[in-house]
Amino acid sequence: MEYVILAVIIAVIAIGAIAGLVVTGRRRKTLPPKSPGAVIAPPTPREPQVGEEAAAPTEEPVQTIEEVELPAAVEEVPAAPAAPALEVPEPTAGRLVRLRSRLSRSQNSLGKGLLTLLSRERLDEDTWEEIEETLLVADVGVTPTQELVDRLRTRVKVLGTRTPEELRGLLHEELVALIGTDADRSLKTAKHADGRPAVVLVVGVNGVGKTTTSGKLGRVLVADGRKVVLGAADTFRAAAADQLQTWGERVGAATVRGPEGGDPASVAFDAVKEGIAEGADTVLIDTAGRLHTKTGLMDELGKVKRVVEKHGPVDEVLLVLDATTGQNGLVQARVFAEVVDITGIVLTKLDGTAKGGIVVAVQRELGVPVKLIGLGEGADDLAPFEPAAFVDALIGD
Ligand SMILES: Nc1nc2c(ncn2[C@@H]2O[C@H](COP(=O)(O)OP(=O)(O)OP(=O)(O)O)[C@@H](O)[C@H]2O)c(=O)[nH]1
Ligand SMILES: [Mg+2]
Repeated sequence: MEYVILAVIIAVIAIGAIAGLVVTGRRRKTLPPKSPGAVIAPPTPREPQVGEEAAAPTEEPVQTIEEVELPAAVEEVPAAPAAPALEVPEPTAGRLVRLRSRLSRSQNSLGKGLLTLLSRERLDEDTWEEIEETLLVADVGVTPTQELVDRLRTRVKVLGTRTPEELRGLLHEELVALIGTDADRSLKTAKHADGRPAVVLVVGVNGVGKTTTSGKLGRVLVADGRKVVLGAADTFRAAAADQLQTWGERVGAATVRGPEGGDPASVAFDAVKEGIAEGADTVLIDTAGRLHTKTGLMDELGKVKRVVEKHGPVDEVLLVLDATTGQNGLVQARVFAEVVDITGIVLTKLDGTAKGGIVVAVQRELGVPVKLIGLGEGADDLAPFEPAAFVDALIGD
């Protein structure tokens, strides 16, 4: 009997000790998980300094073990890798104004050059020839250059005396007129009445900035409150899809991709399908710029568009042109226009060229407006094209 009582006492003590150990162990694990990103320092008790009143000891209610709530299953869940914080893209309004210095740095020879020439005391034949040459060098194109010079000549003659302000105003007006203010430069990116997302196809030869533009445009749309799905129809290189996906992840847009070397048309089709399923506003489809043969590229592009159109008409076909390639861009524009109906031009790399005149030339060539311009490699360096703001940047206002 004594042995039994002793055994019971030993057992009770042992259970108590084990329970104590388990509880302390669990309590240690129930520390709040560190929030990813933000580092919150625990409040460190401050040592009282000389001359300070001693603080009254804080009366913290002592909790019993039973009162301590254990968050469910905290210890079982391995810490998830911190999701990268989504970026908040810049609003689109006033972007061209913000980016104007990029433009004027590279376009000095055009706008400021013209103004300097027009301001000469004597506007003789040599000066007019220099004005003409400035425009041609900036890739404005022969016919538009001739038109502009003729108009400037007439108007300057009428002016008689020329103040710098008058000349600036006159040149501003004529350049804006040359670029044109009638065209609809808005992008059709809003969801259709039947709930189908707007579909934007981004095309162009390799290296002009298609993927970058798709990414930047995705950001613009997200900033405007749109839900965007990206389609990586450049299956020629896996890296192309990765590049697009990275852009999407930064702003929380999903990317639909296929296997490397897969059928671009089917990726594009799936992207629109996904956009419909997700109730997206806009589906942006990035296409390949390089293939083994040019005919192959064009055939493929035609097919991408036809297949996507099984869901409904494509809303925008944006041709991306690299402004630094000048007249070469016009040749590309012609080839693409034969295969797909281009609805807008994106002129990239205007930050790195003095050939801003290509804006005029390419619009004339295709009869399609420039809708967006790229002014740098930064994520928000894409601006809606506004003729007056563009000319302001060229010649100063
Ligand atoms: N300075 C400057 N660089 C730009 C601009 N737009 C694009 N780029 C750069 O141009 C390079 C090519 O851009 P991508 O977007 O990869 O071109 P892509 O047309 O998709 O090329 P492929 O997929 O190979 O056909 C990248 O280094 C971009 O950062 C711009 O507006 N200004
Ligand atoms: Mg690309």
